[in-house]
Amino acid sequence: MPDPFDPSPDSGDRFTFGLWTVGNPGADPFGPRTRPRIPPTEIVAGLAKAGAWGVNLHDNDLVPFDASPTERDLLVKEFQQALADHGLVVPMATTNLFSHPVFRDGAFTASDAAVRAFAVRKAMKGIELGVELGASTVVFWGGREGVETDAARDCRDGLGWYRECLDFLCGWVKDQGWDLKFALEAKPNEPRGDIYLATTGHMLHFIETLEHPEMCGVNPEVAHENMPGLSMVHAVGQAMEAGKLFHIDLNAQRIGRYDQDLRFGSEDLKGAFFLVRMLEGTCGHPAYDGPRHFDAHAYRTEDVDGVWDFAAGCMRSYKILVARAAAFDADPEVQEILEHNHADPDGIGPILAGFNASNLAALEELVLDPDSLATRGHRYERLDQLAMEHLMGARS
Ligand code: GLT
Ligand code: MN
Ligand code: MN
Repeated sequence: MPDPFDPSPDSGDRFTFGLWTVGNPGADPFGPRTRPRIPPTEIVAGLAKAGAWGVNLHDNDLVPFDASPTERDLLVKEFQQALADHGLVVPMATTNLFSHPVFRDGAFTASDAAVRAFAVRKAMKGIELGVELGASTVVFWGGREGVETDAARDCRDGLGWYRECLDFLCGWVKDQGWDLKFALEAKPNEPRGDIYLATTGHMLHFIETLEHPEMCGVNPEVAHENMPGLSMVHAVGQAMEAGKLFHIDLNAQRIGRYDQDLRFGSEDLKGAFFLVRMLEGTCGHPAYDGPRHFDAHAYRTEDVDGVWDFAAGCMRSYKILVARAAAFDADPEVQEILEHNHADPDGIGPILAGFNASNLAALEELVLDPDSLATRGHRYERLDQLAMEHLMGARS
């Protein structure tokens, strides 16, 4: 009997990993790598074997920063062959605008205009690579877009340059006739002291100030929202409500720590449960229809086998949570509590759904007794316990 929680693209699973995730060799700021680098073609083979659907990449995960055009073309050809051999797709591509020392003061927000120009040109090459590999989404994570000291520049200048660079790139993509979407990824800090546009909410507003807002959405990451103690579920919910969830970075994180990028579901299981419930739409709202991408890496203690245990764990936990979320939403007791709480026997809700003279009159006529309203229980303790019991496998 196949294990129902083992991932399989044939049964519709759309799991993706970055080359940099399973390819992470375990280096940290205090020590060098602890396992060998896995060549991209081997990562493709490993991911296919593990049941993933696709692989994402930065330009420099595949093509070294200083590769010649001939070397580049050869690497791309080998990679394409591996994708074809193993039936994997590349839905998303991104550009490394953070590793090279040229980006030490930012890429699109660097004080030096020549650096900003270099960053835009590198992003164009990264996008070209993505298009060549079939990507439809381009992620921008502005890890270096920030400061250690606000003496460096007024953040309004930084934001203005950020906007100019993204507008330039959107214009160029349109000019090329490519149907691409940009997904902007927020993070509050690390590697910069403060990174501009610290949360998905900041990003959502910034997008509306761009020249082509329809091309741009967000790529929220669990770790980046949880580092400062914010709710990933609310970040994703706001993005979905705005039609802006263009991509997602799934992982796990403990509040207040450095960016841990842990195996999905391995911390804050309850947060992961409500996130999966939202993404899958088991609660009734439309589901997210993009790839379920993991931006995480194995513990530094792991050898290469441990890396594949890590990858399987991300996907299995996601699938297990889908089943738990579906069971929670199908539970008659859960439905009964939610229906009771959301019932509107006096038809009050519609009065608030638009200002006009008749709604205003209806609002003024309502007899509303705050003391009696304040005595109604909501049964959230029971509801949450039901969620926990489904999560812990005590109800099905
Ligand atoms: C880097 C970062 C991630 C981003 C990647 C995309 S690069 O690994 O920590 O959060 O999503 O640029
Ligand atoms: Mn990320
Ligand atoms: Mn991260």
